Amino acid sequence: MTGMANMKKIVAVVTLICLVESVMPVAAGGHQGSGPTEEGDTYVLIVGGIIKEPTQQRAKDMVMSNLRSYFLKSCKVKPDHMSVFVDRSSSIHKDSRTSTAENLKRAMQGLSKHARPADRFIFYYVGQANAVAKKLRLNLPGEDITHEQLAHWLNGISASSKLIVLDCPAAGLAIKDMTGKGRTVIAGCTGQQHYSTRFGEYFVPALTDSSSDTDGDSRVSLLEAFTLVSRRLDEWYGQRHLFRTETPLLEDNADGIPSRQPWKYRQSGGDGLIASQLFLSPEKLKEVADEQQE
Ligand SMILES: [Ca+2]
Ligand SMILES: [Ca+2]
Repeated sequence: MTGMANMKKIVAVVTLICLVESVMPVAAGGHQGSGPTEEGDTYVLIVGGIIKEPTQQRAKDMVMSNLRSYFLKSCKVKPDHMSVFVDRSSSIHKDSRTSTAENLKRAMQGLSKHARPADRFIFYYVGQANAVAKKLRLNLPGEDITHEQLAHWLNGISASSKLIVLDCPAAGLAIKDMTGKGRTVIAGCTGQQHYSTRFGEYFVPALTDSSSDTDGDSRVSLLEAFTLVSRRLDEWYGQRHLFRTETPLLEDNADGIPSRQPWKYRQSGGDGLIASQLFLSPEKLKEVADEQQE
């Protein structure tokens, strides 16, 4: 082989290597990190507990129904990746499954087989709960579950990004056991607050409200939505001169200690950074608003 032929062969091999790397970015490292990737899927579990008071039931049904619509339309969650479990008395029961402990366990065991590290998992509980021996007990039809049982099931799901929202009384009790790397945990109130929470009634609208977008990037981060909810609750209690019975908490830095004001994360060095980078919808606010009206 001549020197020129050798040179041509080397150029051809180098060109081929470059081509392979440029068309195979995933194989070249896209899945090597621990976080979710563009290729990852989002799985959603929305759970409604027992709610005895009819006005509250209607409000919570609205929260779950709006959440479902937001995830399907604006977040492009695949319908078979989302499950809604509610009590039989809920108005959305006909489109859902019953929120028994057994059904939830089965759903989460199923997810532990399907979800991969590249995926995101979102769990939202809305309903009643009570504190028993410093454990949070979610009031489900049939047998209740403790937050420890729930944490155990959630630990089996290998999605590297998890958002857990507990929109119920005494929710703060669960934070320490729910926390972990790649997890954002939101509690509708502290462990000492035992009244029904309104978090979801403000959270779902905040996800599509331009007032949330304080940094002006036309998207609503989880932190921005949380911040607007806190502000709206301040207004609600302030206008009525009522003693405030719910203080939402957010935990995202895996130390198990939540923050009441995560929007101050730059000054405090505490929770808020991960939530500021977490977007549930890939779309700009205007597109989201248009879809919600359809
Ligand atoms: Ca924004
Ligand atoms: Ca923390």
